[in-house]
Amino acid sequence: LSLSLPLSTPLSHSPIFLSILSKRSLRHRQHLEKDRRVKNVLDQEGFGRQKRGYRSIDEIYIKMTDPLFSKQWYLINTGQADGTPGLDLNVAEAWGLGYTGRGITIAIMDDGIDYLHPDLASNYNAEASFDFSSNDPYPYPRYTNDWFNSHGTRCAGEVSAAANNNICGVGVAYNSKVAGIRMLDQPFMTDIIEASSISHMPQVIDIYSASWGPTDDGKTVDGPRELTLQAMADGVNKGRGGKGSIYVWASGDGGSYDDCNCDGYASSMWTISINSAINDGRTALYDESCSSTLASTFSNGRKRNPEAGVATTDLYGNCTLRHSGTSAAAPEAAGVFALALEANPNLTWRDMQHLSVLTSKRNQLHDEVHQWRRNGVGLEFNHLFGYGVLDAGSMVKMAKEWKTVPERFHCVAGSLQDVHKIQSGGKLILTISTDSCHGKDNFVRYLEHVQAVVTVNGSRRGDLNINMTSPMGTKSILLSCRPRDDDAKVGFDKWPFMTTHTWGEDPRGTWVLEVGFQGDEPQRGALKEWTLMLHGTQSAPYIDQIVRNYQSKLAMSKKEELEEELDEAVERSLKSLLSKN
Ligand SMILES: *[C@@H]1O[C@H](CO)[C@@H](O)[C@H](O)[C@H]1NC(C)=O
Ligand SMILES: *[C@@H]1O[C@H](CO)[C@@H](O)[C@H](O)[C@H]1NC(C)=O
Ligand SMILES: *[C@@H]1O[C@H](CO)[C@@H](O)[C@H](O)[C@H]1NC(C)=O
Ligand SMILES: *[C@@H]1O[C@H](CO)[C@@H](O)[C@H](O)[C@H]1NC(C)=O
Ligand SMILES: [Ca+2]
Ligand SMILES: [Ca+2]
Ligand SMILES: [Ca+2]
Repeated sequence: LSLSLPLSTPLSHSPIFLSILSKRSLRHRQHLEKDRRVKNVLDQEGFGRQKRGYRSIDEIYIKMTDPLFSKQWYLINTGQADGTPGLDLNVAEAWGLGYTGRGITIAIMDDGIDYLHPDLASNYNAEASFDFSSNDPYPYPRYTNDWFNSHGTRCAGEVSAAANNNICGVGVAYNSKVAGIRMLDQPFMTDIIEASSISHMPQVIDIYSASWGPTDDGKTVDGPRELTLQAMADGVNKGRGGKGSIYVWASGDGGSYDDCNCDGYASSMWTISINSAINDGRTALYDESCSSTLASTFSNGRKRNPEAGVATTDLYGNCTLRHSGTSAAAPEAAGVFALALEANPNLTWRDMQHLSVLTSKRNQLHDEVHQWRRNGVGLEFNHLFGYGVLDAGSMVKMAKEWKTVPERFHCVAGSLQDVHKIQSGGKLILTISTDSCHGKDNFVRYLEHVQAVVTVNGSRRGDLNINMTSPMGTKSILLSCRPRDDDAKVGFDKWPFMTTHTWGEDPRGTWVLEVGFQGDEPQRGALKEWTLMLHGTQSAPYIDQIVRNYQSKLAMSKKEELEEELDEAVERSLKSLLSKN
């Protein structure tokens, strides 16, 4: 019998199941039935089954001669280093469609770039580079024994390392240009160095990647100063011929002790703040969570496995397997955005955020602390990962067909300026009811970012926590407790807490702010201001896209569990999107 019988199975035992697919099997079947040692013969029909999370071999089969390519699980995850297959940036699909970052320049604002590195030299954009740490055009890293200044070089390789050259690995956007902006390597940061860096050549540089910010010590509250704020505003309004510079920011490495909404760079509306997942989909231990994070990419694993890190270029022509932190996550996002910009150079800074919201995937991301939830228009988000992990394939496909989102408006929905006491054991609950400037020129009907500008003090700032719930019922955690923050004087002074979680929602109705203390000691404090600022569009930014998004997200999830919830969410979102247009 030329059938694939498991020959070691004693035929006299139990029923034998055979895969008999063709009519010609009849003869074999009769033959088997005649054998008295065979008790039962069953025909088994063949049908398709796919491994969840696996893509077909054809799709992931990409030839690269670069020795570290197979270690770059964040590009194509086949389960290397005990990772979860399929949990990656899905760059293979974008590359397959022909997008590799050609014509796009990404600046790495960091401690310099080893631009002589053989894997970076061919993609280095010298004209767009500058050294603000020592005021010269050569952002070469300063030598130290311990290679302390390797950060920028590692980030640069993730974005723009050349492909198929037998050196190190491959950048996410391996045909893009990378510029070095050296600005982290001096004893103190100044407003003017930051401002000069993020406004350097805004008509040449498309994307700025920043993997730095205020100290992640769990007690700092700080953000961009005057000149830097102005430079950012100018960047999004005037950069890239008016389409806006794209600022990509690492969420921060302060772990569960910090909250990235206390970092004014990461929580800015003008930056795309990126968190990280590790290669099995869990959070990294250094990840901070906050409601302003938009999406995630990947960084090093918790396991000791040396290959669970981020493989990229290193100083002095070397390669490394060990790049780490949310530092490693931001440049991956910059690379994905470069692919999207190549697919559609017309994308504005806001289009890029909309695309991130719509095409990022829950995939197999797992946050042990915060549930995945759906907002009022059914978009799935997580307090730590944002809208999920960036998906380069989905993003370039949607980017190609994308129509620029309608004009953005700003509405001050309300402002409470009375002093309200906050005490341990109870919580302060305030509401603002708003028509979102309906009937005025600046009516906001479809939300993008929401800011709650809050002035609050307390006998222990780190015990304060603040939540805000939208009229459509989405709760954003604006501030979590920070156990190391024992400030008792400053509090938050007109601090703009930001949430991306109410994206697409109708802001009209009642917003609820809840402020309380959590911690062992009794505390007291006072809230002195809550101003609610709504940002978004008057007309529906997209209808087709949101429906497609459901379909793709549904395909990735456990269907049975989600079906009911999803039906409702789709109905809700369609109603809200269609009714007013
Ligand atoms: C890095 O490269 C230099 C020069 O190419 C080489 O001498 C050195 O051994 C390398 N270091 C490591 C850690 O691989
Ligand atoms: C970009 O905009 C220009 C001018 O409005 C238009 O002609 C072109 O088709 C657009 N390109 C894409 C990819 O949408
Ligand atoms: C907070 O502000 C209130 C009102 O200005 C003031 O009375 C109180 O002493 C302040 N509390 C702390 C802890 O600074
Ligand atoms: C805010 O939400 C978190 C998470 O659901 C909860 O633990 C906390 O008690 C809430 N705080 C307030 C002041 O409502
Ligand atoms: Ca220099
Ligand atoms: Ca290479
Ligand atoms: Ca931080």
